[in-house]
Amino acid sequence: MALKIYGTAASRAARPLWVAEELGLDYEHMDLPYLGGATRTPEFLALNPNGRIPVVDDDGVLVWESMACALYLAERFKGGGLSLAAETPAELADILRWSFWVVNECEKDALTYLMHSALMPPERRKPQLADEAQRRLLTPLRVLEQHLQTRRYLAGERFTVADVCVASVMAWVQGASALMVQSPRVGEWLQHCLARPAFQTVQLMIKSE
Ligand SMILES: N[C@@H](CCC(=O)N[C@@H](CS)C(=O)NCC(=O)O)C(=O)O
Repeated sequence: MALKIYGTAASRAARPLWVAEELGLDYEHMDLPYLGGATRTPEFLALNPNGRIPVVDDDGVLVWESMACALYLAERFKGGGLSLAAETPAELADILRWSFWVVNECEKDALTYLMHSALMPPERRKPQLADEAQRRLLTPLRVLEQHLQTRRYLAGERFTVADVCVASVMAWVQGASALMVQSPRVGEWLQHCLARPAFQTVQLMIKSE
């Protein structure tokens, strides 16, 4: 198949997988784990010299970095029934700024929260680290809450790849009560995004892995 997405769904590969499912793309899922050395083989390093998933291989065009993978697929396969890509300069501005914002302002703390509140074995978790990460996230989440006061989606009047990029990080902190209490609009928007059939399909992939 011409389009391949590398990486277990239980990883940042969920981002391009979500986009591919939204767009109904014909793709092959190369279900590669990130533990155990699979991303350190010469074959995989030829796809991504950083040794990380996800990677999108579009008939020889290689994309790594999960947000770049999601943005690439949305742009590359726009124009079908559902478009997740920008249709106006204003939408493009929103898609770019929110996607970069979530990586730079939120992702690290969201991951710390997730690891130390749920993902790591209980005996290795440090609740203090989860609390501190949650506290740091209060500031950027206020900005997102404000943006969503008057709109249902991040860019334009419809679901776009910006919603995929930001919701895929916010999903990591949906259990963070202080954040969610402070950000009711973010909570509503997030639940709306996560209820989409394409996201649910990716969740089923995780369960069946
Ligand atoms: N900034 C990168 C991070 C990629 C990343 O860290 N992927 C993890 C899985 S979610 C991975 O491959 N880890 C294996 C390793 O670092 O050796 C992205 O967004 O794609």
